[in-house]
Amino acid sequence: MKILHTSDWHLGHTLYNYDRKEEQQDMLQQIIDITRKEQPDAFLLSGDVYDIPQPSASAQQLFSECMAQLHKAVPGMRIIVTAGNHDSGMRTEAFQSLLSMVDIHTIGTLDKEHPQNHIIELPGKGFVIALPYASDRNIPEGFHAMLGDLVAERNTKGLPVVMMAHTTVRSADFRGHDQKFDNIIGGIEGVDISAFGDGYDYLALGHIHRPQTFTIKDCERLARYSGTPIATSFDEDYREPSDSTDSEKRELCHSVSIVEIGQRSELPQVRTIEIKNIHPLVTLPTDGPRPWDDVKTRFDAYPSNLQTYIRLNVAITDSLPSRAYSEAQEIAKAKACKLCQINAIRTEDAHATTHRTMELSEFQQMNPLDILKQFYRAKKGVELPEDLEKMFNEAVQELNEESRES
Ligand SMILES: [Mn+2]
Repeated sequence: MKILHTSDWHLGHTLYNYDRKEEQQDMLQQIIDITRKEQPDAFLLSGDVYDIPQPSASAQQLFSECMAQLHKAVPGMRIIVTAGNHDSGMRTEAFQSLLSMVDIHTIGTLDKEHPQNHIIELPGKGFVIALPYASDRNIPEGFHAMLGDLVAERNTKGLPVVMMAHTTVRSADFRGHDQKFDNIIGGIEGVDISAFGDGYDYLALGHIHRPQTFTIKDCERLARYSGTPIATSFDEDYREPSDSTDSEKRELCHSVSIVEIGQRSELPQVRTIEIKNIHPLVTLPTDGPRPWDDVKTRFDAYPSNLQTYIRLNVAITDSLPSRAYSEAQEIAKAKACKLCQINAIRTEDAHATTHRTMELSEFQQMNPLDILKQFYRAKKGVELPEDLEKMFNEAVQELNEESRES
């Protein structure tokens, strides 16, 4: 069975209030072209179709136009779309009866009463167990394993089984995400990979935007996050300058995954196909934060014809010069790029942080751990010990859980 695995399209996403429709349209066209060329048996979109639960008409139009084009490109292909934590489960299913006429399945909510509704059979090819995002509390214990068993009963020929899920896997590499607490990403607490049972050959994950594969010990199964086809934030630039080989770079590019699953005794084969963003997200200077005057010179020298989004990383010891915003905007005026953010990054200077007064807005943006770290550094003159940091994180996590429950 050959599948195309993608997730986290975030249609309708705006970046610092800039509309991204043109880029998203181009991204979808690339995905349609890849699908036409690859002719997969199934097209799997593992959640976060849209950026918000009530997407705009124009975002919904992008989606429906794309679905129609995909169906035309490969008429016999199953298209399976699950809801992510950014989607409304009910809205995801709103047009199900109509879409099923063209082999498109939309699964938005967990059906505990009829678990077999999550099983989609591709006759003669295999099975897909499609699960939308659901909070841990709503998933009965052993639900995934039970679905695996249900498929096993029907799967007398030992055909490939794919499971789709949208959640945080505890051992994942979260770089690029804004992580406030251990193992909680986008409000979803990490689960162990074993929670999905062992009834699948390939687990098609969504939620974490960094592409990555998990090999599961002692068996021929894979779990994978396909990652976002185009970045939704400046931190989603995963290629480090130190990545030496081309294959490492290819592994971390924004892409879709083509997965071929053969006999149950063979490891599924994954290929990634890069998706190019026509308006890339660029952080300047490329070699790390610099003082404002330096950044200003570099930004001034940036090519004026490039249609990119720009974040400026400025090194500060005290605070960002107040003229920085107006100067940056003045420079941006003469260029095709869109200025998004000036990111003030404090250089590690204990004395500077001890003796300065913080703006209220700056304080409100800090997370509790950073506040503690600064406080500790100021009082003791050394970094917060690891065991104290761990204890603090546990206390905050407990508080969070309590406030969520009440
Ligand atoms: Mn997402």
